[in-house]
Order: sequence, then structure tokens, then C-alpha cells
Amino acid sequence: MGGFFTKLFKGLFGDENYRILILGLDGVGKTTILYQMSIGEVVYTKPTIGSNVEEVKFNNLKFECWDVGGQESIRESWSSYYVDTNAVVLVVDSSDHERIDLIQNELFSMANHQDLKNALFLVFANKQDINGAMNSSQLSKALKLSSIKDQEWHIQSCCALTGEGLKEGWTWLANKLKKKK
Ligand code: G3D
Repeated sequence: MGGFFTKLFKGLFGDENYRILILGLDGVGKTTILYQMSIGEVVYTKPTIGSNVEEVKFNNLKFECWDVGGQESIRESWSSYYVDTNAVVLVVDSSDHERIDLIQNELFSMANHQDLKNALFLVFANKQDINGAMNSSQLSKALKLSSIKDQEWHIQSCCALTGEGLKEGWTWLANKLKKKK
């Protein structure tokens, strides 16, 4: 799978420099998605932010990954990461009905942030293999995605454990990023 994504990413993203944030509540599958891609080494963490930020570089791509939710006190330090961000990849555990409002609030505070007005938003509706998981249209409704008017967004159902759906999501993102450059 690693080799597959390496080739895919080279083909999709070309030589442009992009900065992509991978965000979501804890335990939703962010790390699994990063490792599933096997696109590079996790080079360092920045404990100053309060929660760990994993940074992964792959050629021209820079991914930063951290947990959001429930930590009001460190929200301000996240926003320093928003500047020059091309895309936000929000990972959601589609089987977690209880925390959907929490992530919906996080999503809207990001979408309303001035520094993310030009960013693309990709939502991975992860853990589709779990019984009772919301499908992408149910999740889209729960997250009120259609209220996001300033940015382009896309929701992709996936299972990070098997990799199913990841290629489709990344392909959407790469194509949109190329058009914006
Ligand atoms: P995080 O980085 O967002 O905190 P992780 O989340 O990537 O560490 O994943 C948290 C747990 O969810 C892991 O299980 C991981 O294997 C599991 N997981 C990730 N994606 C999927 C998925 O698509 N389906 C299912 N069923 N599980 C998934 P453990 O047991 O290691 O805590």
C-alpha cells in the first residue's frame, strides 16, 4: 500500500508546494491515514502546542496532524498553523454519533477563520466498516457542510484500516489544488 500511495502522490500533486493540515478528534484515524499512505517519516513533534503535532514531509508536500476538540486553551496556538494552509483534511469517526456536535463546532470555527478562507476542506468519513456508521450523506447533514459557502469542500467515505476511499479523497484534493495554483 505504501508504494501505491507514493506513486499516487507523486502523480497527483506534482512538484508544487502544498501545506495540508490533518485534523480531527482523538482516535478517529488520523495517524492510521498518515501511516497508510507511508509517504514519509514523521519528522518531529511540537509539544509546545499542548497536544502533539506530527509533521510529515513528502517531497513538496507538508502535512501537519493534530487532535482538535475540547481544548479551548490551546485553540489560539492552532491558529498560528493556519497561515499558508492550502487544505484542511478533517477526519471523522462516522460511528461516533455522540461527538458529532463537537466536531461540527470545530469545523465551523475553522471554516470561519480568516486564515483558512482560501483553504480547501476534505472530510474523510472514516470507519465505514463499523456497524451503525453514518454514510457520507448522513454525516454531511450532521456536520451541516452545505452551510460552508466560502470554501470548496468534499466529503469522502473511507476505511483507513483497509485504505478504501483514501485514493478517491486525495485525488479530489490534488485536482482542486492544481486548479487553484
Ligand atoms: P488518531 O490518530 O486520530 O488519534 P488513530 O487515531 O489513527 O490512532 O486510530 C485510533 C483507532 O482507530 C486505532 O485502533 C485504529 O486502528 C482505529 N481505526 C482507524 N481507522 C479505522 C477504520 O477505518 N475502521 C476501524 N474499525 N478502526 C479504525 P486501536 O485499536 O489501535 O486504538
